[in-house]
Amino acid sequence: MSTIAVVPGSFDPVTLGHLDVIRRAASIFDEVHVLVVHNPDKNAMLPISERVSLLQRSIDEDAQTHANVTVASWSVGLLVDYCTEVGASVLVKGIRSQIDIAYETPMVLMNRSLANVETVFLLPEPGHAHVSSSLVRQVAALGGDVSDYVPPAVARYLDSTRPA
Ligand code: COD
Repeated sequence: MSTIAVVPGSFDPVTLGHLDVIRRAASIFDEVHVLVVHNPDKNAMLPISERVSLLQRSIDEDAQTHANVTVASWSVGLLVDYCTEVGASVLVKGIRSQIDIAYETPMVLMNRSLANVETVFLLPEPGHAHVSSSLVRQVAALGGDVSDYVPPAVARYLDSTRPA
């Protein structure tokens, strides 16, 4: 039986850290759904449709990402409801530090208890461990170069939206 994994996130915007985790998930699981989810604890920069579009373009342009990756969004109900709808049994979360583990652990236990969905933690290349969407947003807003931290499609998009 094939295993479907979901890689959820705000992806506001997708970074090279996210892409690293997506590639690793795609090399382990039969099918990977990258899912853009609204996080009510964060003030979003980009609408969900733009985040989906940037993710799709970044994955399409990435030679190392496998063909078993699809991009979707979910804005109603629990994350595990999406898993049930598509038959996914695994969530994949990227871990940068102990802080991420502490943040994710209660959700791991809740998602297992709600729907018997397990969570796998994957670590990115150490060079990507300091990258976060919020820092990328901050650097871009202050006029800095973010091209070392985001896929080319995101760098182009942020350049095109920079005030002249
Ligand atoms: N390297 C590796 N991993 C990274 C990096 C990096 N540089 N940057 C981010 N990540 C990981 C994060 O740790 C996270 O696992 C994932 O990538 C997504 O990160 P973000 O910042 O895009 O998204 P978040 O942290 O806002 O997560 C949003 C979720 C929707 C995943 C989260 O809020 C969630 O799981 N919500 C569950 C909603 C729900 O159903 N709740 C009830 C039961 S728990």
